Amino acid sequence: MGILIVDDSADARLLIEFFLKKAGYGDIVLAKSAYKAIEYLDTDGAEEIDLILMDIMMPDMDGIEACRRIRKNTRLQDIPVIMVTAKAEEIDLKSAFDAGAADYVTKPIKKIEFLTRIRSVLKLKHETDKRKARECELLELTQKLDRANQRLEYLSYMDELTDIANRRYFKEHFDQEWKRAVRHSRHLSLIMIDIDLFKNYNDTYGHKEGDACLRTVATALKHTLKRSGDFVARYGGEEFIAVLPDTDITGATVMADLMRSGVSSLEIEHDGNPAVGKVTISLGVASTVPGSDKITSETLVIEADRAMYMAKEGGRNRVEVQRQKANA
Ligand code: GH3
Ligand code: MG
Ligand code: MG
Repeated sequence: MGILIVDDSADARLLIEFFLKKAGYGDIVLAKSAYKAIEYLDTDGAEEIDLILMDIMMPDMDGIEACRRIRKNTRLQDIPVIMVTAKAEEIDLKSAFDAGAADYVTKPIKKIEFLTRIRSVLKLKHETDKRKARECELLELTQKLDRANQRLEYLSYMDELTDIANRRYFKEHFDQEWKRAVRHSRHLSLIMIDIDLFKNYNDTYGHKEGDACLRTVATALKHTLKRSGDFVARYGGEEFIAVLPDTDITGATVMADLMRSGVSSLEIEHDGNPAVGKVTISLGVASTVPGSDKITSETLVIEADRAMYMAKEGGRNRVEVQRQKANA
C-alpha cells in the first residue's frame, strides 16, 4: 500500500513520514514539488500509489492545481488525494474539493485525526478497487459468454460431419434468397444432389469409410461453387442441396454437371456401384423467377427432388432438369 507525500517543506515531509511509519505504513514515497510528484506518478507510480498527501501551498505549482491534473489523468484519477493545509489556508478548501480532493487535514497535524482520515480514505479506495476489479471480471465473463454464444449459433447452422451448412441453415438461407429474388425479379435455382448406391458403399467399406466419403464429396461440392452467393448444404444422410441465386436453368445445369464430373473425377473406389466402380452422384435441377408463377419455395425443392429421382431412374451419375413449366 503506497503513499505519496508531496510537500515543499522537508520538515513537513519528514514528520508525516514519521507518523505513517509508526502507524505501520511502510511504502512511502516523498516528492518535494507537485511537478516531481506528477513526473513520478506518470512514470511508474500509478500502480504503486494508493493515496497522495498533498500540501496546498507550494511554489511553482500549488496542490490544488496538482490535484486537478491528477483527476484529469485517466491513469491516475482513481488515486485519492488528501489535502494537507495550514489553518490560514482554509479558504482554499472549497477549491480543493472542487479540484477533486477526497479529504483534507490541517497543519499542525493531529496524529489521531490524521491517521483516522487516512485509514478511511484508503478503505474507500480499497473497496472501489475491488468493485472495479469485479466489474472487469464481469465484463470479461460477458465477453466470453458472447463469444461462446456466437460459436454455438455458428455450430447450430453447420453440419458436424461434413462441416458445411446444415438443413436448418439451408432453409433460412433459401427463404432469404427467395424473398430477394422476388424483390428483384431474378432467377433462383436449386440443385438436389444424392450419392449413388451409398448404402452399398457403407455395406462394402463400413460406416466410418462412408462418413469419410461424405466429407470428401461435401468438400468437392463446396469447391465447385465459385460465386460468392452460391451455397451448398447437407440436406439429409447422403443428400446435398445447392442454392444458386441469379442463375437460370441453363447456368444451374452447367453447375450441376460440374459437380457431377467433379465427384466422378475424385475416383473414390465404390465396388457397389457396378456401372463405374467409383463414387458418383445424381443431380436434379429446378429453377424459377420467384413470384412470377405459382411455384412456391417448397415446390421448387420438390421439383429439384423429382428431377434428381429422374436422374436415378435414368441410370444415375447424371443431371436431370425439372419438366418445363407451361409459362417458363
Ligand atoms: P440411390 O443411388 O438410389 O440413392 O441409393 P442409395 O443406396 O444411396 O440410397 P438409400 O437411400 O437406399 O441409402 C442411403 C444410405 O446412406 C443409407 C445410409 O446408411 C447412408 N447414410 C446416410 N447418412 C449417413 C451418414 O451420416 N454416414 C454414413 N456413413 N452413411 C450414411
Ligand atoms: Mg443415394
Ligand atoms: Mg438418398
